[in-house]
Amino acid sequence: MNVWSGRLCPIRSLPKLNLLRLSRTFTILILNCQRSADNSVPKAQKTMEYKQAPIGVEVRGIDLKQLVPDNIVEQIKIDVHKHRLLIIKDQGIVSGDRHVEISQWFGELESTFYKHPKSPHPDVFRVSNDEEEGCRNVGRSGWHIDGSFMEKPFSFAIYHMVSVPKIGNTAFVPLKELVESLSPETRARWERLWRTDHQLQHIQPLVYPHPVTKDPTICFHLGMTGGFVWDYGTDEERSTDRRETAQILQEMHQEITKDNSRLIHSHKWEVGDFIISDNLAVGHEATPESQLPVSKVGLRVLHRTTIKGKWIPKK
Ligand SMILES: O=C(O)CCC(=O)C(=O)O
Ligand SMILES: [Fe+2]
Repeated sequence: MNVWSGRLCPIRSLPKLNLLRLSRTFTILILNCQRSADNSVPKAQKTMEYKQAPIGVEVRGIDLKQLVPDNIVEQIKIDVHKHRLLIIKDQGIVSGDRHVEISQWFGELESTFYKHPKSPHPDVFRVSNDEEEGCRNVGRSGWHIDGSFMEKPFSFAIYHMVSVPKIGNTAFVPLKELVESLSPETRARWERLWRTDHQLQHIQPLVYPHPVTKDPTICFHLGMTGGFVWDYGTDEERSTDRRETAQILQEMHQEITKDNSRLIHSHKWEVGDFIISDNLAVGHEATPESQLPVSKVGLRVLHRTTIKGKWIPKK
């Protein structure tokens, strides 16, 4: 028997309407747990509590520093595709080695970044607001997924904030909801677009089905795009010039932030947060405050790993 069934149910039996209304803001959910046949699993791992945010869920009641049973790892791997962002709370400081071990649940690590001398592990990207401590200005050139410049963009990104400043959020946007929120005309135009990365090495469809969930998603980086091609591979194929490229990138930025950023979850980091993200399903950017000086907001240090992509984006 599974340690827990992974079925989500409301903590309190809220009237249906209430639950629907709350699910846009903060619905509290708890995993329906069952007793394990052997009692070897730490008690804390038998109850994981999920709290619904605009995108993703908060997860409590698991200690990633301890050995996590295989069936829970399997459930986490399912849940990350379902919720896109697992915001695992109260993990204290997870070492670089353990961060890498946890990342390996999701596949092989791929590290394309500058290796800062203070990085706790060669596969952990150390990002900071102080260049003595880590790399500055990461994720500030525009909304993006990680590894959009690769033939197979990274499948997962795994974040852990080891020094939490007073402010310095990371903003996340669910890409299925973004595509589905487009007007029919805009969606039809985006569906005709292909993009090239900044080094002009790959051409990828802008909109394509997520390889696992089949939900619509986009492959993009608003700060690292070479250009776009309309109707790639057809007789109508046409590349955009710099002006049109800039217009499309601006339109994408506006679509992400429209209606007072209603699609966006701006994550205010707390000590011990550990976030597992389905990188192909979630766009993100570091907010401007992430670069405020240590003297104003305190030291910000984010550790991040990325998992080698398995899929070439295709229509
Ligand atoms: O610093 C952040 O909030 C995110 C930076 C980023 O884009 C990344 O680590 O991939
Ligand atoms: Fe990023």
